[in-house]
Amino acid sequence: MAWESLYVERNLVLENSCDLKNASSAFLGVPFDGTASFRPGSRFGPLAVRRMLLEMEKETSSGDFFKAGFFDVGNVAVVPGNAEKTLGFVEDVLKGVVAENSNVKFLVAGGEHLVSLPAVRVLSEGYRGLQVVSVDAHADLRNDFMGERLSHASVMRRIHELNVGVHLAGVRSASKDEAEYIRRNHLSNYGPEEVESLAKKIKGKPVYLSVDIDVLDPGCAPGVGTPEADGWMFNELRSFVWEILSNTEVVGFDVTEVCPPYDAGDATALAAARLFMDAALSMKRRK
Ligand SMILES: [Mn+2]
Repeated sequence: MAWESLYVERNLVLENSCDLKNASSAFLGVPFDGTASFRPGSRFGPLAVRRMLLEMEKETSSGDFFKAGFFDVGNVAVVPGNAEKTLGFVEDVLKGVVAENSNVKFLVAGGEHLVSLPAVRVLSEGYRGLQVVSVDAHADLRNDFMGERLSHASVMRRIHELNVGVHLAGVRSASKDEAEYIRRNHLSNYGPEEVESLAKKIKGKPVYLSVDIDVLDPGCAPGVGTPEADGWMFNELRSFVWEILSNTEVVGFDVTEVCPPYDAGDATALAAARLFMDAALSMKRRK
């Protein structure tokens, strides 16, 4: 099925979107926050990130964003209150995109962290040995949250169940059960200064890099759904992401949990937009 016939809104497509067949990457917004447990509002994340991408200077230290060679798919139309159907739409749209360009890499803007699941599912079918790096203040490894298995607090557990490699970074909050799950499954939690050893470990394998923007300190990124004190600085996150982008085969990248209602000065949306620029340019270069 062609992606256009699926549930996609394309009324705010970025001006430098190229055509899908020639694109290195495809950018998709998923404005869903249906399982938010603390502060809702990340459904407005894709719009905020698009606005920043429109306003920011396109000449950046990592290259000219006008030449990033990405295709803007648009935003998936979500089903309010229904995570399963919404994730199904995301999966269908991404499969439709891959059907037109099998080499295209994914750029996904959340929405809550749960939106990583369908992207990883689609890529794990095409890339054997997929490795998922989750940069997040939280482990997101709960078996369920209040009985819900499809929850932003369970997304890495569902991803780990797909038999892909999971590597955590920046986690500073986990329940007792999550800590036990991490121990039992020998998962690692990397700090910003340990990125080289992580890159070495996953080199040569396809990588999905998922950034929950709440890994940042709430002082520099206040616009998140589930803030945790004592986080990374933006330069630490950007260097970490750039190191993975430059030294491994990143086939999918997302930034989730940007929550504009709490985002003083658009600081968090700006941070996310900068990371998307870096990722799109890196994917173009490594095509
Ligand atoms: Mn988080």
